[in-house]
Amino acid sequence: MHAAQGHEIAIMRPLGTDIRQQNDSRIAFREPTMTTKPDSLQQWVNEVAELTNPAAIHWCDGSDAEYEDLIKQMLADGTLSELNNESYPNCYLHLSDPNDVARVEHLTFVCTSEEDDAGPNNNWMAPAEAHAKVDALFAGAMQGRTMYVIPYCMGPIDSPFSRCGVEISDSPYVVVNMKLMTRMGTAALARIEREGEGDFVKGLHSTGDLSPDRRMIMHFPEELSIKSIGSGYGGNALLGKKCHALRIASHQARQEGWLAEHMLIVGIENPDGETHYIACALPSACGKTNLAMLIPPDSHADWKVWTLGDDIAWLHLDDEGRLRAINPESGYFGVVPGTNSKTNKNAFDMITHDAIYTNVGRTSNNEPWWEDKQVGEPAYDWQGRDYDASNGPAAHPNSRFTVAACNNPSYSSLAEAPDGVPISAIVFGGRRKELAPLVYQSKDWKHGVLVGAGVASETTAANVGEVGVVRRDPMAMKPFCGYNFADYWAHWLSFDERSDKLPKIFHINWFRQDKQGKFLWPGFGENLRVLRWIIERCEGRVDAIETAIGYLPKSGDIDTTQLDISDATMQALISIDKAQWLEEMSAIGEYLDSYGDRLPAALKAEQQKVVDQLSQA
Ligand code: SAT
Ligand code: MN
Repeated sequence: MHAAQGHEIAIMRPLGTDIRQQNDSRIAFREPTMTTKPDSLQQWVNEVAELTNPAAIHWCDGSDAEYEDLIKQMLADGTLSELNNESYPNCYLHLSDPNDVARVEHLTFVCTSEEDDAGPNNNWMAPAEAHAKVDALFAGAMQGRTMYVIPYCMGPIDSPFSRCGVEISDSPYVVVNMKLMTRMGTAALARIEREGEGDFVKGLHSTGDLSPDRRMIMHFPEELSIKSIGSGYGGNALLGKKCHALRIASHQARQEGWLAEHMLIVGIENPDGETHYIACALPSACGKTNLAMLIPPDSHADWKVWTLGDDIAWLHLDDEGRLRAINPESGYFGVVPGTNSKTNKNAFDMITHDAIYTNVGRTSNNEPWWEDKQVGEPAYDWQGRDYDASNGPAAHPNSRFTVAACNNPSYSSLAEAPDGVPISAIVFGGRRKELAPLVYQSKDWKHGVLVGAGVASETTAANVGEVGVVRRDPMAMKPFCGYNFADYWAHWLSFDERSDKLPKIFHINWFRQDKQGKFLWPGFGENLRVLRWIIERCEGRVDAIETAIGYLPKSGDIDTTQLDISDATMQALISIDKAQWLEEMSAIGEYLDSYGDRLPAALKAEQQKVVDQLSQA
């Protein structure tokens, strides 16, 4: 009980307080203004129906009954199959088209009127051309299908920081996933009605014919709209997620002075009952979900971990200059393979009920199966074939679970807090075999922005393409920033002038390997030891070694009690190779230069500072 109360201490206003009383002009503007569907919504629905020619239109209310009806319908038509109802109650399996299993960055576009506003980090198409191309594919696309109108709210339904959208989709799979992942239905529609015309994001989606040749994910940030056709896969089809909450929202956030980031949000409660919240950006499929619901190891049994979110954070400065975070989502769309009772027991438990699985295998008794599940044997693979190891893994490497966040045993009681949680530390990271130490801290905010901008990671199966190649992924936002990275970094830098209470910025790397390819750090629950050092740094309770790249832990300051790790390995994990780092910093310099004149001079100056210090040292 005491611990749970300690967990509540971090929030300043009690849950449910009417934050409209805050001195915030944007909130006043959001007072109820309408009591009927905004004209623009009804009009847009009519226009879409005219273009796509559906057999029926269904306005989603987000109720459990509606969810159950759609599940029944999909069981009947084979879109879903039921999993073992005794061991996996209310769990269903969807097997997608084998050509439609991941995001498609090469078919994803940001369509701003000026090409430079999208930047070299995005594929760009002129809005008129993009509309024409994609509308041609939408013409008649919903013939014989039901068109679902899905109102949703990204963020707690009463939060001034939340934003609404409406997705129109011809996929009932999308509807049930949106129900698990967002606050979807009547309450969201009521908020849209209240906020009025022009304030919500319009997302149009059709699975089309699922042909990769006729697949496009188009974003129109200036119009607050999205058009996605030809894919039913999560990141391409659940438009509230990457399309709205990152690409469109990041664009909006820049104009309005906040941040929409690819970050998990986690609360770490120490044995004294004090909770620090950390926002952490890692590229897709680098363990964000595992970190967000970490289970403390036995050596740290008196610590607690609370999950706010596993993928996206919206960050705002509060009146006192602290950065506060909300999770726009209310569910998880996580990678399944590798999940077991040792790597992520919370996730392993939470997906035993009320979950939708996409592209995993099955056992002979109809339980879901995936590589490294560590129980059961595969009988069928993710394409529904009899399992045969020569066909590859039983579960697709990017197979996913969808569950409501409240399924999670470590679900934070502040997950629905309208004003979010105060962030003590921002953590960037990547998947790097070598170079990047286990953890280091940036010297200050500006240097931290450089650390974020320099993030690189080996690619994973979350996107179609080669796996294991190192590529730059600034702030883990390469696939998700809805505008020019140069402007994005300038926006990040601007926070320095707005507050003197900003979080400290760190970089982590769980993935260092030795020459034999063995991971040096045990990872998973043991990562709490690193988070603990981060928190102690935030509290000013532990010293560090100043180096050219930032502050490194002193040997012995990362607790290794009950850990089977040699001093030499630990030393390798927290030291840097100057020659390698000089190379890395010059590669980062070249990368930054590729943004040309728009690159903020202050960021280049930070990079030069590190180069100078490395050369002197
Ligand atoms: O496919 S999603 O974008 O939803 C998941 C991910 O890649 O992080
Ligand atoms: Mn992600």
